[in-house]
Amino acid sequence: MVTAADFESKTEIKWCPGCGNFGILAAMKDALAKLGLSPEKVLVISGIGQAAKTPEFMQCNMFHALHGRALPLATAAKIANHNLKILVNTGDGDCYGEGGNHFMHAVRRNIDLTVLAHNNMVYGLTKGQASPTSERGTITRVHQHGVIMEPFNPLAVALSLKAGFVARGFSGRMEHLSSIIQQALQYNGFSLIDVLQPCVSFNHVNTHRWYSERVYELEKENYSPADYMQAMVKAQEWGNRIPIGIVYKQDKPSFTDQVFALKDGPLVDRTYSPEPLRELLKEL
Ligand SMILES: Cc1ncc(C[n+]2csc(CCOP(=O)(O)OP(=O)(O)O)c2C)c(N)n1
Ligand code: SF4
Repeated sequence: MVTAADFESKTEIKWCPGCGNFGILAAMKDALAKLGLSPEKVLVISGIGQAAKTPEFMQCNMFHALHGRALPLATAAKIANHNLKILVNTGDGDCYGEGGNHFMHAVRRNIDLTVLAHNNMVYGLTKGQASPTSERGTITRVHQHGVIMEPFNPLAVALSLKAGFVARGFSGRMEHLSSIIQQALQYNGFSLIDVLQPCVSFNHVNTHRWYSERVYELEKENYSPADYMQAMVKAQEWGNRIPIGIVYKQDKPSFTDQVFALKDGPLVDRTYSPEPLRELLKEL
């Protein structure tokens, strides 16, 4: 039987005490264990940042990529071995800022992987600058008069690109988040989970208490994640009430389901035969 302890790494965790990343890490391990996925069947990929340290704190296949570049790596890994369960751990800056272009096209490709975007609304690793999800007016050491741009809305952007699984979790509700992760891993296609994550060192507005007073679980309301227009409305809801749960879900073929060359199974299982390529190169 697989347990969360099977994913325990010996690496010392270097997040601030109270950081929301701990809840996300615990939820991820819990979800993998509940699905009976053993560490060798799982690949965790990240970019750069506090969130992106997550794979270092897990015992399974892992790759720590460059800033914003987790998704191209994850895409390549999925194409090479589409039997792997791939989880991308990324920050709001890493995923929606530096990696924004990759995010957009991974959604469009419908690559079968799960993105856990640890959304603390700041750049944590580099000491609290504004990120794409920082609200207008947010004061930082750089933005001393407040951020003057509109925030990036990950759920609405993913929906507008026709993502088939769009969800939001909260690091302070571990069991609820684990349940979303389990459903995302079982979904065949691109799944986004934007996770509200307090940064105790650099975000003193959107704190654990602030979220706890506002979040509500969609599953407990009469809400259907099958309704696209309703999902768009939910994606805009922010302020006194913040929805968490699966905002939208629709089944459709994933990228690797549709690529003809992958119909005979994963590339990693093929015999390496460079001869046809050599012949082709001779003709050029
Ligand atoms: C190309 C490049 N640009 C900038 C940086 C510096 N940098 C490292 S992490 C980071 C932001 C991380 O913020 P976020 O993705 O929100 O993650 P967090 O640390 O908050 O978890 C930046 C700007 C870098 N390493 N590489
Ligand atoms: S700086 Fe923020 S995001 Fe980074 S470990 Fe500390 S609390 Fe977490």
